[in-house]
This record gives sequence, structure tokens and C-alpha cells, in this order.
Amino acid sequence: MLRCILLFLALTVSALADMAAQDARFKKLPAGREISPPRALEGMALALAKTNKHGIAEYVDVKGAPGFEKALRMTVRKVPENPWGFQSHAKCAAKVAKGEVMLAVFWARAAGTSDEGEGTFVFELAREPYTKSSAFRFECGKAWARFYVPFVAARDYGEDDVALHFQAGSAKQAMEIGGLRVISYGKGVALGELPYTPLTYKGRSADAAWRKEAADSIEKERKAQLTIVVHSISGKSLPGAQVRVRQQRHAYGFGSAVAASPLLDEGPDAEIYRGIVANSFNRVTVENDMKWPEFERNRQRALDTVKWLRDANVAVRGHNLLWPGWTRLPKDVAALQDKPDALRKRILDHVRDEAGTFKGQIAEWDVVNEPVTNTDVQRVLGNGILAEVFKAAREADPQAKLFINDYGILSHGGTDTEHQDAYFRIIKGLMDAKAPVQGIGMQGHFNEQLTPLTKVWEILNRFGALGVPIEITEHDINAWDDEVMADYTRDLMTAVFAHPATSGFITWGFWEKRHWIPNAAQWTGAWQPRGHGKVWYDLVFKKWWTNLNTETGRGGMTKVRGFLGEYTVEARSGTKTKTVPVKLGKGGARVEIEL
Ligand code: 9MR
Repeated sequence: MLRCILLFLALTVSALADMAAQDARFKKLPAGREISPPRALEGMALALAKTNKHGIAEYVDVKGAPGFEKALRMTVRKVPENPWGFQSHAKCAAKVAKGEVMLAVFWARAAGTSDEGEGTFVFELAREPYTKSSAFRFECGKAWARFYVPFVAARDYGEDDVALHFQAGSAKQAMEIGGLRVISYGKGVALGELPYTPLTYKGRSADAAWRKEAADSIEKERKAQLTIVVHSISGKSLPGAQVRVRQQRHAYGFGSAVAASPLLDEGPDAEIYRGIVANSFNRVTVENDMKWPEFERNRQRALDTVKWLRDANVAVRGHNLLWPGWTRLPKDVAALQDKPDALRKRILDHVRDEAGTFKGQIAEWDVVNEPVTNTDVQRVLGNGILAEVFKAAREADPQAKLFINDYGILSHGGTDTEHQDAYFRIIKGLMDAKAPVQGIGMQGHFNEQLTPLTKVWEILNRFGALGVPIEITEHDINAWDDEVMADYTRDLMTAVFAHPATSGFITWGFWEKRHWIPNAAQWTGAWQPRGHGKVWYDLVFKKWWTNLNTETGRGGMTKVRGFLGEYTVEARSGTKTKTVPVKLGKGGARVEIEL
């Protein structure tokens, strides 16, 4: 008991010391530029009170609060489908340039009869595509807690372009928010100098219950028995023979998106880039060069990229045959929106052309990309066009595994049920129409809204029930806390690898100088692996990789358990040695080596 009390006190003291350290950091900063409008919280209360049916928002007096007298109170009466179904909103007049280093500061506490509050602070573009620079999930208790949220502006925001939100719709609750300030420090202050409230996620602790379940599932789903029998040419069994088992390749897909440049370029960086692709990945997605507009512009580049990958023994994921939004298609396609027959022909010709060009060379095609929000083509031709595209791809390349691909399924804290439901319905609809959908792509672009691991598992269960493999097709993580990035990458990869419905985990680029979000890259520009990059190598080539030495016992036999994939097995007895290749599949393998 005494130990518990002491531990509790020690933790409280260290948390307080940490908060004081963060406050001190804040005080040291230069003045900065205020971005949040004056009376932002009052405006939020007014705007929400008028529009929302899930609860009420008020601007209330708060006594004894640290540095403010009024606060926004959000009371959720009826839980909406998504947390943002109940969100307060304020627009900022100030302009913000891409790359500005920013800090949001606010206080929150649970109010009314709630003992706990849970919300998300969002800084985003006030119109499509709602580009977010920050989405920070927080929890609070009855006492006021201060939150420091550092972030970098993800794009240029013009006048009235920034919307600030507090989302509270994740539970029936009452919560108060006060003292909101959003400050820009321009580009003169480094993100690392700002104070921060530590980021974390559910399931992070070392003894979290999901870990045991995942470990058991990995043992069962991802490993099998390899039986090795060594005998002489005359058939005499050789006990005591030395056996070296060396894994060469995973059966599970581990890879990245790659770009033709630098893959096909000259120079030292390109050399290193190629080395990493060839040595660390067994399945790779071509990031942009196989997209319809790029393919039409320069098909040779796509051909050269695919050839290079195949020569390096890397399986190719083609990305993608149809991304059905006008802005994603070659310029002339949108002009066909009033000519459905011509539009349909143009689409199907392209699918046959590109899938046919690469016939037999592509392991997996993302046939349709992001159909939940890219609906221009479907609006003209109906959803049936998606099934037609799958069928055309199947005819043009009978070997490739055909995938559908979308975002917002695992990410966003797993809370975007609207997007999840829509994706599920589209896939089900395609299957009902007998479209050859053979794999479900879940992109997996994460920001600070980290999905609890049990939620990841639930989502995989739901889509796994559709009966085709799931792949994480575009994983990356962009958060300001490197430790969380590393921990979450490790935990997400573990949960996904453990889930029986999954067949691969692909990251969306790996090098800072060639990454759509440089901060998410596993390798720095100068080729230093970052924390989450090291996690990748530890898991893929150490923890989940089987290299061992043993010797044969009675009958010249030994049995080992190894991760599924390709191996070499070397046997040595006396002066004789032989090495043979072996494939270890789900049902196990047996290899006889004759010395
Ligand atoms: O990373 C890609 C970026 O370089 C391109 O400019 C952009 C538009 O083609 O596409 C990015 O990749 C997207 C992928 O194709 C589909 N899912 C979201 C990816 C990141 O935006």
C-alpha cells in the first residue's frame, strides 16, 4: 500500500514538474502573432448553439479558472455518428503560410455531471479539402488542465481560410474549454522549442491486454514448422549434422511507395535509395508514375520503373487504374461529363491499355482509388462503372490481384464511421455485382489522432468478414512527438501483422527528400534512420525474421518454427556441406538434404 502511495506521489510530482517545465518553455518564447480571433470561444458557442441537434453550446462564467473568466461549455445530449457531428467552429481572419510554426494553447475540464471529458482540437482549411495542420485528441478530468499543441502549417491559408474546431461528439458528456490562443511563431522558432502536452494513445502501455492476443496470433498465423532431414547419399540418416536456417524473404508483404525519380536517377542518393528498395522491401507501390495522367504523359517511365523493380525481385503494386474525381484524371476526361458513352469508353480503354501493357508483371493493382469521396465519374455513369473497371482489369491481366483502396478507415482515431460505412457498402456492392475485388486497401495516413489498437482490430474484423485480404497500402505517421511516432508505428504494425485477415503493410515513401509529408519519412535527408524507421527494421528483419543454427537429432531430423517465407537451409556433416532453398508456407515445409 505504502509503495502504491509513494509511486502515485512520485508520478504526480513528475507530472507537475513536467507541466512546470512546459510553462517555463512557453514563457521563454518570443511574442508571436495571434491567429485566433478575439472572443473565439464565444463565437464558437454562438455558432454551435444555433445549428446543432446533438447538444448545446454555451458561453458560461467560470469562477477561479486560471487566467480567464468565461468558457465555452459543450454538452452532448445525443452522440452523433462522428465526433465532428458536434463541433464548435471559429474562422480566423489571419493568413497563415505553409511551414509557419504554430502553437495552440487552451484549458479544458469535465463539467456538469461528467467526470471525464474527451475532445479533439482541429486547425484546418475551412473548405474542401479541409487540409488539417493539427488534430489533437485530449482527455480531461474535473480539474482545469492546460494543453499545449505545437504544429506546423501544412499549407498556405488565406484570409478566412482557417477554421478552428473543438469536437466533442465522441461521448455523452459536458466539457468546458477556456483560454484558447493560437499563436504563430513564423519560421524563426523550431517546432522542438515549443512547449507540448505529451501525445499518447490507448493501448500504449507495456502490459496492455491486446499485446498478448497479438503475440499469440502472430505465432499461430505467421509461423509454421520447418522439418529438416539430413541423410547420406546411401540413405543413411545423419544425426548431429549442423544446420543453419536463414530467412531470405517474408511471405507477408512489407514495402513502401517508391518514385521513379530518384529510383531511376544517377548519383549517390539514388544509389542509396535503390539499395534500400532492393534490400528492405519485397512489395512496392509505384507512388505516382502509374497514375493515369502520368502514364499517358510518359509511359516509358512507368515501364522502366516496373522493369527495375522486377529485376530487383520486388513485387510491384500498380497504383492506380481509376481515381474517379475529375481533378485526378487526365485533363480531357472531365470534358466528357455530358457524353456518358464517350466517358465510359475513355475509362475502359485506359484500363485495358494500362493493365494490358503490364500484363503478368504486376502482383497487385489498386484498381479503384478513393471511391468514397471521389464520385465525379460515378455521378455520370452510376456505381456500375466501378464493377466494369474491375472486370476490364481482370480481362486485361488475369494474374494481378485486384484491390480497391481508400483512406480514412483506420486513421482519424478510427472514428470516421461515415467513411468506413461508405467504403464497406461500395465493396459489398462490387462483390454483389460479381466484380473481381480480391483485396481491400486501407491507406493508413496517421496524424496525431492515433487510433486505439483495439479499435484497429475491430475495424480489421469488420472488413475481414468480407472474405478477401486486407492490406495497409499507404501507411505513414506525421506527429510532432518522435517517441509516439516510433511507438505507434511498432504497435500498429504489430496489430496489423497479427490480424489473420491482413496480407501486407506498405509505407508511403521512406526518404525525407522524396516524401509527400517529409516529417513522416523513416529516413532523414542525410540517410539517418529515425525512431519509427528503426522500428520497421527491428520488426521486419529481427523480431519477425527467423535465422537460427541447430543440429539434427535422431533419424537425422530437426524441426524448427519459423516466420513464413523463403529460406536457405545449410547442412554440414563432417567435411560435406550443402545449401538448399526452401519455401515455408502456412502448412509447414519439409526438406531433405542429401550429403
Ligand atoms: O504521394 C502522392 C503525391 O506525390 C501526389 O502529388 C498526389 C497526387 O497524385 O498523390 C499522393 O499519393 C496519394 C495516393 O495516390 C492516394 N492516397 C493519398 C496519397 C497521398 O496524398
